[in-house]
Amino acid sequence: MKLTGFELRRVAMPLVAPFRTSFGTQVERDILLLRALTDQAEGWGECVTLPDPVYSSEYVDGAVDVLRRHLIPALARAAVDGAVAVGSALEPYRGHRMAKAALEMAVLDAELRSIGRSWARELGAVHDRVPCGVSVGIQDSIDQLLAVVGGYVEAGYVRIKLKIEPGWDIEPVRAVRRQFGDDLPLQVDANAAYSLSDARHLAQLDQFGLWLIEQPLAEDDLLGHADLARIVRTPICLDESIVSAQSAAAAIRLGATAVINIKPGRVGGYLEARRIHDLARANGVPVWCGGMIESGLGRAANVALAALPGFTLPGDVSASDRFYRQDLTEPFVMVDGHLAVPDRPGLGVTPDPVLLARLTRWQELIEF
Ligand code: NPG
Repeated sequence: MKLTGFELRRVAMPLVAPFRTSFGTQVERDILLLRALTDQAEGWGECVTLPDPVYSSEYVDGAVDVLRRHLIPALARAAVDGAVAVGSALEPYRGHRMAKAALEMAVLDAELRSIGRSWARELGAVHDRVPCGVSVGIQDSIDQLLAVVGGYVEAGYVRIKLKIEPGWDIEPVRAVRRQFGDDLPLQVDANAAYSLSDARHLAQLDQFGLWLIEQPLAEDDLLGHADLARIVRTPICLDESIVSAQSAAAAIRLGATAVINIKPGRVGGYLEARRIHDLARANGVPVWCGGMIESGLGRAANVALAALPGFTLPGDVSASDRFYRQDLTEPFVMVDGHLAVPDRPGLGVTPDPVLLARLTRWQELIEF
């Protein structure tokens, strides 16, 4: 396969409702898409950066800049012929993992479509459907939270994750437990909003039988998470802190994480995501697939990843209608709390050209 260029495209997808986390509120998803152009099939990549560097240091304009200025020219120079070669061609460039992941995804999709192999088969999926968890944003009131959670429980989601922050933690969790009972699979996500001095406060969550507390402390605070894990009984799960297989190995060795949230964008791509899965599995650490409000393209790839054997906990892989009235691709519809793993070549889904054109705010073609 010969790469001949990339199309960069920014699409604005309205959300069905505002999504509030400890780092801000989103009302639309500003998605950077990459289309790999080759002498065979074309491939799609989705970059999961946010408009502002508030989840991690990456952001959409920064990704566009590094892709145009450094990463895409590096692939052109290296005459990259497949996804495995993308990693080595981009290796000299530090950081920018979300931008790198999007490039790798586009090239891998083109490669797999060319040879007629599905994403699931390529990664080593062992299930044909995956259970759906849902992430619930911070709400204006406890009553509103109970109504929103009730809707998702009714829809069939098999696990609920509540976003928390200082001032919105113990009482919302208590209220959800009281209303929906002790058997509801429940976990919380702090997006790094606490510090180690909050350890005693966070230990109050132990009474609610949560599956895990996700990323309570800062991204670079592995030692703090290891200390916290000795004070809080609820398992700690790292998200932002795990940026590579190497950081995953360090976190496991230090006892900073008992569970890992794997997000391919955050770790530089699906191939590194699979390496983290393999490492965690070898160490008996359960993993689950995180979500970054992807369109159907990223969702397709995540659903396939979540079907690997070490993904033993339900991921943030929700149906398309959790965030979007109309998805960019064929919609992912939840049946019995599960999504079907796509089995057609590559990602197995394709953007709707008319909708894509309507939602596109900017585009640029880079030919080699
Ligand atoms: O289901 O796609 C989803 C969203 C899950 O809560 C979710 N994602 O912090 O994990 C997170 C959060 C997120 C969304 C982070 C978008 C960054 C961008």
